[in-house]
Amino acid sequence: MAKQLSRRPASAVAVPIALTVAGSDCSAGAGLQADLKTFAALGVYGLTAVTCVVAEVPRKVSRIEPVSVKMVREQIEVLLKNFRVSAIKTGLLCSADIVSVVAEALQEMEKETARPIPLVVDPVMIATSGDSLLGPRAVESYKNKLFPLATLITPNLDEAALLLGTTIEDREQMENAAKALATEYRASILLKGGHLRGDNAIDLLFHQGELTRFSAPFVRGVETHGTGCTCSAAITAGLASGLSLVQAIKRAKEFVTESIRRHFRWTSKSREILDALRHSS
Ligand code: PXL
Repeated sequence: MAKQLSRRPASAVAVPIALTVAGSDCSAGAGLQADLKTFAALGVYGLTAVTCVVAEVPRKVSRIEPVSVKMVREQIEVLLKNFRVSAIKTGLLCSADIVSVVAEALQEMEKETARPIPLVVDPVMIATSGDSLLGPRAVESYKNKLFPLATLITPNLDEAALLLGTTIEDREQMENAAKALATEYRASILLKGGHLRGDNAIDLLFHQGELTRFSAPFVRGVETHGTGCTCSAAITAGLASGLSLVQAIKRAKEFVTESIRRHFRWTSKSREILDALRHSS
């Protein structure tokens, strides 16, 4: 594959372009930093529309500040007018107003460019640390404005439970939840079951009336941060590259498992910083 590519003149290789509409995680394990690294690793050129800035380290969110809604809209508009974007993902959108403006801007740009672009919505609500990342009215904006535009929605178990007002504790409840969300929002649903913690991390896709299970060995003893962002970014990269939804998810699962195996190690120095932060808040 690499040999074939190197024989072609550089100008003949069209690099797919993907856009992430997401927050900045200064510790770079999640958010748009994770998205950009994932896009690059999967051969996709990444664009970013920043929605908010999060001061955090793994396990502790310190402060979140939203970007103005005008600025969020402007970034999306200039990017979609000037780049041939092949897939879009949303990550942390921070507030109800930002969720609404993202939905409006995407809808308007689709009309203007007359080009439907696959949209992956990662409904980021709670950080792995348990800190809330989303304003209280924002869930309603997701339900009413953004989900109806989505090609794929990728909730984890907590997010799906919150959206449905229920609890999800076993495989059967997972299947029912994926179907219920798909029916309600007329989108494909990838329900990420990593939090059920068996020997395998099982995700369930409900797509075009069919359930598909994706299984990967659960990597034990690793505290993760940003796996959800990495997973939805990898799926978006796959769609931008022309993979089918099922192929894109399969490859994304492998990519996330491999990323967790080769994870960046959180050092004792980092723990000291964390303790200091805890005591100061
Ligand atoms: O992992 C969720 C997430 C997404 N986006 C941003 C974040 C976080 C978690 O902290 O900071 C910007």
